Amino acid sequence: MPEEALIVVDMQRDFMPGGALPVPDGDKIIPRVNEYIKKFRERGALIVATRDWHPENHVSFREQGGPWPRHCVQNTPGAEFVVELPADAVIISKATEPDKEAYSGFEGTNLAEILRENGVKRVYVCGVATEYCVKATALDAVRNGFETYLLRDAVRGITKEGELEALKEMEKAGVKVLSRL
Ligand code: VGL
Ligand code: ZN
Repeated sequence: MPEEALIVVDMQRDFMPGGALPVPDGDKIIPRVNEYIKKFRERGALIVATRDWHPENHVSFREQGGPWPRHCVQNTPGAEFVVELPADAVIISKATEPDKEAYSGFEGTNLAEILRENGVKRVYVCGVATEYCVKATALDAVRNGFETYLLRDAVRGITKEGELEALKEMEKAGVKVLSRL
């Protein structure tokens, strides 16, 4: 049993510079995330990748009155992963229903069950965006009873202030922020 999991949050084309909803310098963490995937794989961890996987008429899109430009539409290039995932990675698709928003990889998915079934006790979180999906995923990991670590050098926020605020909030909730692993 692996005991630990790496959760790679939303490393998708639309969240990178040039994409529909870019995280500034989001591409700068790609090599880091790839390194962590390799490293965690070598130590026998379960590798999980969440993806934003919206239907065309998703409630979060501006044309539906939501806050975001259209992004990560199912089966489009913008929704593709930009990191190298092993063939046995667990892919978690979220916010897949038209009328439901989900920032957390645990929301409306079976991620918690999958982690438990695999004997996972500790999770390490990286990816984008720090103040949205990364934060929501890390907070839910704590709520679900997992010892939760944030890989500080492998996350990026939409804004600097938003990211710092999110880091504080996560620490307060019991997430252990690691500067480097
Ligand atoms: C995200 C905004 C909208 C994220 C997803 O992955 O952080 N942010 N959808
Ligand atoms: Zn989204």
